Amino acid sequence: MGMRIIGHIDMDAFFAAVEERDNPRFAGRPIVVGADPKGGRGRGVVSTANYKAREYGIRSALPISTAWKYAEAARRAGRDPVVFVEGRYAAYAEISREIMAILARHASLIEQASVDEAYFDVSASGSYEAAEAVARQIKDDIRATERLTASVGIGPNKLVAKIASDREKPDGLTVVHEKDVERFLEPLPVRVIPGVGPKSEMMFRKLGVRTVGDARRFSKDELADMMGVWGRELYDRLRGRDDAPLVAEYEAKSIGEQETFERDIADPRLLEKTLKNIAADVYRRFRESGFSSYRTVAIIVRFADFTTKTRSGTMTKPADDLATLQFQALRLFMPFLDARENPQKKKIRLMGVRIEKLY
Ligand code: TTP
Ligand code: MG
Repeated sequence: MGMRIIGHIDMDAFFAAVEERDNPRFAGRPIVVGADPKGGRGRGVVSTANYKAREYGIRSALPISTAWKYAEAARRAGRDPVVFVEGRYAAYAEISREIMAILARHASLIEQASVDEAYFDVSASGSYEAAEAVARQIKDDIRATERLTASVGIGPNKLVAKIASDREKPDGLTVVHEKDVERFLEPLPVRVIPGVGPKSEMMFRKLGVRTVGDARRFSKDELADMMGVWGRELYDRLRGRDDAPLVAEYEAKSIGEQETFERDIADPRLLEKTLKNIAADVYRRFRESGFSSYRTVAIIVRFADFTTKTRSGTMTKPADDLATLQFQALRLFMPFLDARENPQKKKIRLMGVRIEKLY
């Protein structure tokens, strides 16, 4: 196998940057995107804050009422007042799709990891220098097309690329050659390792461990004693080792059929037979679709009084056959034949079957 070179891209203050871009009057101001603060009585949370607002201590997931308090304190201290904006989530999703499309022009394989971040494989570029040039091109394209900045990390695997992309935010580009991985990670707070949360951080602190380098003094067995199987995985991560593959994003698509009956049905045998037939219709379309597996099966049931329920289940392993689809649909439907989901013994007017998580 040749050398792997993996990139990770993460947009800077994503939602807030979009608002700043689309509302020129916000330019240069501290911006908080999230729930309506309602003069300090709002109940939601902050989605994100731009870097100016972060100087006031405002961060993602902070209660919006707390953000309001910080903003008021800043205003009273004569600092720039904060602009609170409610999110335009559909707009961010659309911009996210555009960014992923830009990425797709530069990399053979992409794994979207959240609304504003993705891994991409640039092994084909052949060298870290060439990979860095690709990363610059991606950043330039995003700036030119979207007027937004992104930070990129390049490394030998997803783990290192992700940590690297966070090092020089905003508008950063951090390249970590394979030979430099251990040295790169050594001085960083142990918290940068994905999976090390506040609890592990606290436990480490009690043991005098602050940095990744400090944590390397424990053997694999010692880490396993301290935190179970995860400790063994952590041992490798502390050394920047990771062979997780990129998983190309599946199309968020589904195939479904539903049928409204000529007359409302109560007969369980007839309902089961009908459900199986609908599943068979879905399966026929699945076969024609070019997808090769499904992992989620969902059903919809509408009673004679029009109350409508949906139920779905995701299997641990994908399936590709009709029998599994029919079995899963029936399993979801069974409770509708007795008191669990139909205590009043209502007749059924419509049924549907849908498969999702198609690959
Ligand atoms: P992040 O990439 O975590 O944050 P960010 O892009 O705003 O800032 P950074 O420059 O540090 O990357 O998340 C991306 C978007 O996801 C963010 O703009 C808003 C949304 N988000 C939430 O809605 N709630 C959250 O708790 C977090 C962390 C993010
Ligand atoms: Mg981001």
